[in-house]
Amino acid sequence: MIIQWFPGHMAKAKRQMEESLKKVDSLVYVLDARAPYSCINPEFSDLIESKPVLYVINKCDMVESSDARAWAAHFEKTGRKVVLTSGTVGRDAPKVLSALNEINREKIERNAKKGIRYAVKAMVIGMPNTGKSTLINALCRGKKTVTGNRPGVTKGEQWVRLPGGVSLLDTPGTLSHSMKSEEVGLHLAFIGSVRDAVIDTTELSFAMIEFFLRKFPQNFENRYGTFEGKTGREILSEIAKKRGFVRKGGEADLDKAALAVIDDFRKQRIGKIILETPDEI
Ligand SMILES: Nc1nc2c(ncn2[C@@H]2O[C@H](COP(=O)(O)OP(=O)(O)OP(=O)(O)O)[C@@H](O)[C@H]2O)c(=O)[nH]1
Ligand SMILES: [Mg+2]
Repeated sequence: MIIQWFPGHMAKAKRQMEESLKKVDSLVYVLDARAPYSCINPEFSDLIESKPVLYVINKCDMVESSDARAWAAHFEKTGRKVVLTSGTVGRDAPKVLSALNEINREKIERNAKKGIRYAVKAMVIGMPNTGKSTLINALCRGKKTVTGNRPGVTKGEQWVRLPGGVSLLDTPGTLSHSMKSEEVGLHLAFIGSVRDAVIDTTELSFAMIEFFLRKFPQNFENRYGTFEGKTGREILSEIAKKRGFVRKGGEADLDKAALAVIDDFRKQRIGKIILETPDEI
């Protein structure tokens, strides 16, 4: 299943981000802990080579902490500064701020010698729905940006000044024109970075079921039961019947069951599922 979604507002956002790069001294790159590799956008590589970057692995509450730490270690090995956060929990805010000051330390110290108190200006970038706006709200301890559990909530750039003087630029989440691989496209769709309305969610649920059976069979069995030797379609059909998703005439409503399976994953009802680990890339 090939995932492809690049609406007009994303193309515009990308051009704007390139322009805004001149106004910031660093970048905060927000990645979803369930799929950090897929969240690295190859089209951002020029952007992130030009300024100090802080990788924020967000939504850590959705994965096992050992899995999140493994990703942090992986990125640290490549020389990146990494912070693990749960954006919905404000207590991670000080960690992000001190890491942001650390990657800008040279500039801050240079200014301090001249008696100037330098306040960092950073652009917050990342795939759609990774929690950029939520993180900014946690940092400013308010509701300055609009957030929502679907991709494409932030439509334009917005500056937010934090109490200590640091300024953050919220940006719209942007995908790449073409995914790094079919698997990357799927993982981004699983985590809700691609609008469900533009993809075949029933097909997506087959891919999800196939993934769970391959990688997390026990979690899958605990939630749905055993399906020895059955195809994805047959399994979804049984799940539909078990849950009472049946059309007139007794036919299983696969579309409804598909949405239920996708929702189960996104709400951790199947467990803390990580989609990719550093040793697989
Ligand atoms: N469980 C959990 N949910 C989170 C976390 N951070 C953000 N969310 C939720 O993820 C959803 C998306 O958050 P946003 O902050 O709107 O994401 P965004 O990256 O700004 O999205 P776009 O503006 O669409 O690119 C919201 O429902 C948030 O409540 C987190 O650390 N853990
Ligand atoms: Mg946003």
